[in-house]
Amino acid sequence: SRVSVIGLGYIGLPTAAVIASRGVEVIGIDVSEHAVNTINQGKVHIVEPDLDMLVQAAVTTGKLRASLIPEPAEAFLIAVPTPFKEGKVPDLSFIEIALKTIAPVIEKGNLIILESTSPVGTTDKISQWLAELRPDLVMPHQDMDHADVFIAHCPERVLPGRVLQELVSNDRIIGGITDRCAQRAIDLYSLFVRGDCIKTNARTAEMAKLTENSFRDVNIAFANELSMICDHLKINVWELIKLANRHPRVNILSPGPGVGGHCIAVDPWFIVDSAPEQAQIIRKAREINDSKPHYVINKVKQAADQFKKPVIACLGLAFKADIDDLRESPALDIALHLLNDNIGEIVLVEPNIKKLPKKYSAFDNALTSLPQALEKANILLVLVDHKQFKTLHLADVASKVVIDTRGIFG
Ligand code: SAJ
Repeated sequence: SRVSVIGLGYIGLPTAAVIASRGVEVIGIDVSEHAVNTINQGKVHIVEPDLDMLVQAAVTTGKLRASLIPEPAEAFLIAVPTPFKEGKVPDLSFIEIALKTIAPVIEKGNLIILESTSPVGTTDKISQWLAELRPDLVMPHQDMDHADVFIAHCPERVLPGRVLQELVSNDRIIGGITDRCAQRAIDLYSLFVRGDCIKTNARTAEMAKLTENSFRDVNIAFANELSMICDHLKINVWELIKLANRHPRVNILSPGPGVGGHCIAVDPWFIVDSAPEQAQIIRKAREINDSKPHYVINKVKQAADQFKKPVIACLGLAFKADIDDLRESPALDIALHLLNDNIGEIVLVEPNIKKLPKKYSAFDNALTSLPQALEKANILLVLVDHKQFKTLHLADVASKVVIDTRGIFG
């Protein structure tokens, strides 16, 4: 049997490599020539622990191959981005393009799985789009019992940095357009998932994934709101949360400079978009988390006013601790804002990267080491709780104004 994975990014490539490591022939399809060539050389174009070894092994044994052109397979797994456009509408164009790409090679009996996080109703849309692209095939929404192809949604749930463990150990929600669709998908996932594969319908599976990330967003918003209330009331929010969490049924998350990454700051909008009147807390949580970077910037400005020559050290630029990922990072956002605002000298410390991405290369000379930043700065702004920063003690920075958005000083 042969599996085709469409989209060889943070989800698709690890998934393709794990399936190939189980002895199944996998063909990865991507629109990027660079990605395809890199993978075919047994190398990786993304950073994720142990992925390089796994891909190299899968390519060397001939089980994994990448291509720009689709080929027939028994199962097609779609793992492409589903961004949220500026005007606040979900952008399904990558899914549509993926489907158009594979439509000509789809055969009777094939299974199509959507892994991309998607608004409710997208899996049904796939069935409808495919009916238009391939009128010769019966789709599951047209005839439950006599469909020619099977379509299901199995949302990815892996945490960046732990992808290879979580791909295998996490439980999976498997939502079929019909029961038979779900069953076919379960058979495929059982090849490599050690967690439970739980059957449901496609709409519930779509909503479950959005719910998981919205749950986290709402809880982080609660923590962020608390941090602002505590500033106002002159209470240490970190001590407060530790104390409240001693209650057996309270488990408050950590405040921060805002919420970053490509999922938690996006997915709740899919719910708001599809039920704008009902989704009130979810929308408000997004607004609170999105407003947190501005709140931090204002705090820094107030601190800078106390100095003739403010020198601000920004500790951390990544979107969370111990990774090098700068995309949608509130820390980077805040640092760039301060650099552009001319409120003093800004130095940046990011132990996980050597150079800023090209579009920010003008600020490359602001990058420095932690000891140098500590020597220079009179304002210390902690934006990420990287392990390198956690060894700092308040005594080391006693002479400075400290704005600690991550609570590394407790
Ligand atoms: N954050 C806080 N306080 C916290 C926890 C997180 O401010 O207490 C911030 C982080 O610093 C970061 C953002 O939230 O900026 C998101 O980080 P994260 O670690 O919560 O999540 P992601 O985006 O790396 O991965 C999430 C995961 N979802 C859940 O935990 C419910 C992952 O399982 C999903 O697969 C992933 O989104 C995804 O792809 O949807």
